[in-house]
Amino acid sequence: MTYRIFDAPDLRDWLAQRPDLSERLGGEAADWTIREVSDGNLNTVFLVHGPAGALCCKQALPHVRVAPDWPMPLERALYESRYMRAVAPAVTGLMPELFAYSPDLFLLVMECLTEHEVLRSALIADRVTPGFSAVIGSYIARTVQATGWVSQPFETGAHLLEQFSGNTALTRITVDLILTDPYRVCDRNPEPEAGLREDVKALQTDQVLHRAVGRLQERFLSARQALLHGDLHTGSIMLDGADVRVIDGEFATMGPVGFDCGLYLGNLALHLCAAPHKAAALRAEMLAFWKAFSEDLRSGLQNAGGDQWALSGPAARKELIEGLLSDILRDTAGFCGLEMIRRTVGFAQVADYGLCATEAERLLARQKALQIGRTLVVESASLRSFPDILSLMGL
Ligand code: SR1
Ligand code: MG
Repeated sequence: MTYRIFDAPDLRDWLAQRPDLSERLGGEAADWTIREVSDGNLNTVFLVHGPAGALCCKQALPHVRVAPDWPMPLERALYESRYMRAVAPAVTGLMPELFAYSPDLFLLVMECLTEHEVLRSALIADRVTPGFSAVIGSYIARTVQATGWVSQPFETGAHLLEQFSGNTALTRITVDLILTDPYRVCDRNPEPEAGLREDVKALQTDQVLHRAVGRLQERFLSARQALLHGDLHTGSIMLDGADVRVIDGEFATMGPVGFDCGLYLGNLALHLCAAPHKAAALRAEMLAFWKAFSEDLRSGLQNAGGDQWALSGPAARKELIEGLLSDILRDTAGFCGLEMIRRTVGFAQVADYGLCATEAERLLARQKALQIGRTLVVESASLRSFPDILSLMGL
């Protein structure tokens, strides 16, 4: 079948011809209910329910969903399917199961997370079960263990580079939206609210900041430590109580591990700026995240390492692991700061600021995010410990 943008009737007909998928739904095609729930910036998503089960179907569009005049290659769906297959064995139960990928339709068919809610919405509505961040810390550690040079023979990394280096369209989005646009005049940046205009101008003329952003851009493009999710914000995570799942791996690329860590923490920190009364709970989440991430990575690397492990006894191995964690910590701080800045002034902003009761409060929250973000970016290279990051956030 050649590609076309599916509507609900197209999807019903297509699923009906796939016994492997229609069996999961049960009954007759006419019994299935299909609901479009597209929510992200890029793709369409349908949830299909039948008498025996449900499926989530995600199709790439030839343009950005929320900006139809911005063309976007369909292959992002292929990279998402590759990402899911590459990390699935390491993160069983932390990601929806991928049932099928159609290379003609650029369509993924996955486990439907019917009871789950997007973490960003759950945070905004105060409906989270504490401890979810430990799961995300473990998730990243496990993906590093499964895909990083530090833990795998070099052939694994070489294969992943070959599989993901073509994901240039989405990497271009990251380079533009996170690593460039907030620091220059650019049509994609929305007009800032009046009170924020001077802050935005300051971002565009701050040479110290620009040099630090350039360093992080270099890290992002050249430190190919492991396979990244590449867009691990609170909208890429769903949860149902303690059941936490990572979704939306279409930005996957080999890159610095601190990128995934930083984006996640950056989104918690943005939530903190919008809802400062939640400081204690968010501090606990951030600590739980880093504890789970660093402990899982340490224990995973203790006994199994990549090629550089061949020459290291226990003491040298410990040194290597701690050195790696220090590099990741600094990258984490920098990318966390970049995420805070771009989600405050760039193309893709966040709903968390809607928690502010007044315009004045919202302005203060945004200014706070820009100030913390800038400090994290500029000072990232000199940070020594995770509490250093928390203290730059005022925690
Ligand atoms: C044009 S895409 C804008 C943003 O949405 C995605 O989720 C990524 O965060 C990207 O930067
Ligand atoms: Mg997404």
